[in-house]
Amino acid sequence: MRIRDLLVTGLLYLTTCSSPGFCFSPSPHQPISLSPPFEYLWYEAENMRGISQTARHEALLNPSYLELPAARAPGWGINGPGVSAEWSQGGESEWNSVAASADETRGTIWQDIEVPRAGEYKVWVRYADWGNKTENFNVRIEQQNRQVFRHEFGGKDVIDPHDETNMYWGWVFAWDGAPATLIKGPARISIEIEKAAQAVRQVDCVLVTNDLTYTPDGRRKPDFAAMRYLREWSRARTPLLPLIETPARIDAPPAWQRPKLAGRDFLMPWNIPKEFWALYGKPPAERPLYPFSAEPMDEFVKAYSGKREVPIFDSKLVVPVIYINDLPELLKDGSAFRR
Ligand SMILES: [Ca+2]
Ligand SMILES: [Ca+2]
Repeated sequence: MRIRDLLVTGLLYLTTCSSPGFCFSPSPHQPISLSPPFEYLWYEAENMRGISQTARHEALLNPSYLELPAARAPGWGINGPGVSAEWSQGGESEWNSVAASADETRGTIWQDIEVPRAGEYKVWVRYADWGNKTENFNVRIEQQNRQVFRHEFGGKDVIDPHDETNMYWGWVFAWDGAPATLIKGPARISIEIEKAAQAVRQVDCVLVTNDLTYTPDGRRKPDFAAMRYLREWSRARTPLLPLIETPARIDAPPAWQRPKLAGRDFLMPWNIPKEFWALYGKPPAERPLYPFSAEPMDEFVKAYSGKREVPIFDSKLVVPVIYINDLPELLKDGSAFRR
């Protein structure tokens, strides 16, 4: 039997009746083909932790075409977005990558992940391979405080030295990979610099997959589960039932209703300036009837004096809050607030 024939026909017609008059039926689920046993864990290097920061805690920029020394751009910085060289190769995955200067000797960025199932994996990295130059960096994976994978990338060229893009720009985005045996559970992927190299280290993204026959190509993404599901549906076009009943019911069962506080619905505390209480001495037609906070205040008073319909402030859910520093004035004998 082919995997596609194994359909999870999860038609779910559970009916929940928590009390008479509150019965509802969850929407029936559409058939979904079982996932192949492949995982594609794709991470962007530029989203990892540990990227150098400026004094304002912004990520430090280290565009590779500027060839900055490590003294000016220490550790791992943000490369981009890359310009002509990157764009003429289809661009960086998710618009950016990281870079560490050629003379940098220290730097670590990392990503904490969850390995969904144990087994044999391949760890792929997309990075700038400079022709006839080294761009050494290490990728390490730790699980349960133990190193389970370590591989040096960039020690030798992956690309053909006669690659046209390499001959034009001096480098090409390349994928290189190494096998890893991982256990199910948390893991930390680190990309590390341990020594200087002949060229800038520019890393775009990392792919950890147990699909050992898969070879990444450019920044094209593998068959992520969500995209696979949408693609299958776009072919089958199985009619979907709406997720809500038509016409929609607005009576929620008791379990879905907000718990009451002291027998009342929620309230919206609203800071009310003391000027509102000062207006209490005037006849109702000449002052706003509800506590309010609005600027400019005199325009609000002009527009809403004596009015019963007032935006926001005629709501029974709005409760006035007063500024504690105003209390001595508000609580004075004979004050409008105390009337
Ligand atoms: Ca190289
Ligand atoms: Ca990227």
